[in-house]
Amino acid sequence: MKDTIRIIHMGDLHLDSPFSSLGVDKSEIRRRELRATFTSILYYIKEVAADIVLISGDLFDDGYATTETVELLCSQFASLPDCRFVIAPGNHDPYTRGSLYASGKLPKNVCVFTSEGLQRFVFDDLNTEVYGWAFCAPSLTESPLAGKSADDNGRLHLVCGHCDMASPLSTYCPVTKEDVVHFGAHYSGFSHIHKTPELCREGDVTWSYSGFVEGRSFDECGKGGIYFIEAKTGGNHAVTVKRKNIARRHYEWDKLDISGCATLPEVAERIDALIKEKKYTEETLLRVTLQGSVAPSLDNLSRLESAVRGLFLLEIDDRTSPTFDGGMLENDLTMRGELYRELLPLLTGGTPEERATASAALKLGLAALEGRNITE
Ligand SMILES: [Mn+2]
Repeated sequence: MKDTIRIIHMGDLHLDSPFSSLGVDKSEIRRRELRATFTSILYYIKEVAADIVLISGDLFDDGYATTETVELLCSQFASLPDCRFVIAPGNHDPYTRGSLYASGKLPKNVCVFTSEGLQRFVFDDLNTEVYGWAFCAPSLTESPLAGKSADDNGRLHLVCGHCDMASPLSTYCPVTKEDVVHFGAHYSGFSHIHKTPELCREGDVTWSYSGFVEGRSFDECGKGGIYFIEAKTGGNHAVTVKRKNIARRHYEWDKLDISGCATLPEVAERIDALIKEKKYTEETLLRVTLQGSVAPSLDNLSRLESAVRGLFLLEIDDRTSPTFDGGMLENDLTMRGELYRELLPLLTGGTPEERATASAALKLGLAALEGRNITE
């Protein structure tokens, strides 16, 4: 029997996500890349000769995966017959009659939890037990770990489940820290909260969320990944955990002060400098929040989204305010001055949202009064 086993923990892949905010071409690229990332993970599993893979839910974005994805998954799982894949269905891919999990299509080395109550798979040859549960609907209101503890049988104990540790009132399986610690598994692998995870330990109990694998929006910035875990199957059951970044692309969100810029090329230059400084590449989807005071004529900054090169995607979040000669506008007797005086209380004394709206209104208004096209 092996003294140490190797475990991969991952989840929240959300295969077949629509990526609808990216438009038709890029969203199709991202769906393909997401499947390719899954394949890369399988290569990695083979390379490190993992014994067990914990997939803690939301493997699919939706209960009905595409044929292409199902075929890929089945062939990839079957290509590693010595590895046990343990799947805990999540709120996006619950165990239901129509789901892939209940279809009988998955190869024999894939073990899927099928109940909202606690279940376990026992791997005698690895002296290891994996506890877990399934979402059987899009919500689950009871913690399957509440009041329970792992059997005191000397084996290595793992947990694999989809849950929300952020609130005891959550309808996405409200597991508490106390539940996890009291249950006492040597490693508990969870999913559902997507942000870059933090490894938690208390005594010889270790747990973590998997985090996202490929970011799918600006809510998921940074490089996604999986965990590689080594655990002793006898004696002290020591667990070591390492993060492995595996994402093809990554979302980033930066702020840039472009005060003083008078033309689009000048702003483009500042964005280029940011891209160089942060070493962003074609792998980056960048949202840049532009701030500062700029010439009122710069009311078309979103044009830079298609002009700047070197990124997979650039999104401009324009929060600039127009520079204006306040004294001059204030005394301007034309509509320009009227507009300025009307907006002044909000420009100077409103809430941040009101100031931003008033700035945008002033920019658009001044542009319209100059006879420029503001419908874009
Ligand atoms: Mn989820």
